[in-house]
Amino acid sequence: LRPTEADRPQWPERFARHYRSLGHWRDEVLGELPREGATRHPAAVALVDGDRRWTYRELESEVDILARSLSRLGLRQGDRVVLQLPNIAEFVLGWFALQRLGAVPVHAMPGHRRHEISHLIRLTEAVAYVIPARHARFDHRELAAEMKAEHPSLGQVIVVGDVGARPDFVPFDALHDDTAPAIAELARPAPEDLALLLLSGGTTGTPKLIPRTHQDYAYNARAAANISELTSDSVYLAVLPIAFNFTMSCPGILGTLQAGGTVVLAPNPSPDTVFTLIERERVTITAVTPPLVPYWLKEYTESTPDLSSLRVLQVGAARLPDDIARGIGPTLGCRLQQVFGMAEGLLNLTALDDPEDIVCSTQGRPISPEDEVLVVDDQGNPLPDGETGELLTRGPYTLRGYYRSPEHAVTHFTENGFYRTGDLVKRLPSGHLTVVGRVKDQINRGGEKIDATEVEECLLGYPGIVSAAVVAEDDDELGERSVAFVVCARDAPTARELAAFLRQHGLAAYKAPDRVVAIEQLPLTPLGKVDKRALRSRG
Ligand code: J2J
Repeated sequence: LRPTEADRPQWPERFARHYRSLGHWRDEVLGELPREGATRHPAAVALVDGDRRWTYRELESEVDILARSLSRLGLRQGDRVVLQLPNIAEFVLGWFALQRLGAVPVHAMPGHRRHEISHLIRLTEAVAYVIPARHARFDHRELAAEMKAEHPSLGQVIVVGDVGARPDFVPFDALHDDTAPAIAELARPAPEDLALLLLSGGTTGTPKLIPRTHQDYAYNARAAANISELTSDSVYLAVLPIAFNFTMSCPGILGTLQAGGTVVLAPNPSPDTVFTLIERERVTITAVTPPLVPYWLKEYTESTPDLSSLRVLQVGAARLPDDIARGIGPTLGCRLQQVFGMAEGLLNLTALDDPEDIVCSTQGRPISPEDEVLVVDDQGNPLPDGETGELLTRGPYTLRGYYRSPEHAVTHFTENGFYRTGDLVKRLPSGHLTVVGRVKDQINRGGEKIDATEVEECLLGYPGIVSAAVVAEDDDELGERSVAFVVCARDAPTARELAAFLRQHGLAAYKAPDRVVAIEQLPLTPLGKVDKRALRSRG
């Protein structure tokens, strides 16, 4: 077996043949995208980060140099590399360089800390960890030092910026070494190989990893780019973290580069930053989560920069309220595109020419004719259109199993290979879906997913907490926020005290409960499980 074959995601052969015969799956690998761009439109601008810009020719040459340097550093095809960078060019350059090598980037979020990163390194046996020196007032080098001491697999830490007191860490800038020898031809990975690992929102205590292949991920981006009508004139502004599947490939960075367009990176989502970039770079499309929408609309007045280039605003990752949806076109003068996606695969988008009412009240429909969708009741029986049930799906870019965790097969997939999304939806005869709730034990905090079990397990480590349940409650700005119901043997902690405790524990800050409620005992269902529905309604 080549190193990548053991971890290769598997679709049944019958499906694989079908997806190939339709031309959805092609003989393509993600690392060759910059080279194709360099051949087709060498002088067009591919990537912009502040004052730095790369044409396709420059992107290709940079990726080639980086890949050779990473190879010289000892990275090999199939190696997993935890990539934790904010929206800077090095994310894109490093990502493509890893792809060129056939190494597998593991998409950590910028806010992840010891708890998450340690789990990712352990599960993937990562050989390298790529970090910024500091970001958002956090010194990533300290965390990396801890990780290196703790995980024997972790050979290299690569730092964008100053390595500080760690001469064993490799500065990203030192990888611009074009004396590194060329990589042998045989290094090209296979289209069906594992290409990247995305993080699942998770509902089982520890973040699960989603294996994506070259051919499925390339198709995912191409199909989305098609519905978003991207062309070589498109300018995509990456506002949400690049590590997020939405930003990466829906159609995001990959879809834009496939189309020969330009990707512009936004260092933060504030209207000031974003509006200035839209005007300066003549941005045509960008993507946000629902909480950002009212914030942008409020800041947008006639006196702010010229946003006339913006054709499409994609909104997704959490439910966009219909009334806010209706305000977007009139205020910003662009088309709204709703996006209901998941790192596991299935993407639903509204089309740019869908009727206004569909665009403002549904979360789109599957982007591939080969996406199979079922809406089922709690016995698993298919429901007619218009009735609410759980969404099940399988298709050419939806996973068939989580990475290295066969134990989740039964709970998250049907016998026929449908992925159970945990989302409650209604379907229109046109195929458009409206998201009405969820059955999974998760909080969707303005698009950021919190696994209730994971937080509950950590809370039990707090002195005096006997039992805990974390549930969602409505929030005007975020849509949902998290509230922890705790049974305590002594005085209950405040939300602030719990946040400090969880931070110390190494949990990402967004997972800390927004509110804490002390309770005598947790309500139970007749089956003896915590009755979260009862907790949610007592708010
Ligand atoms: C309601 N819930 C939504 C929406 C996602 C594009 C866009 C989003 C994601 C993403 C993504 C929703 N309305 N419009 O990967 O490529 C909730 C559902 C879903 C879960 C997936 C992409 N859009 N959701 O959000 O893996 O509950 O992906 O199952 O982070 O977000 O979360 P995630």
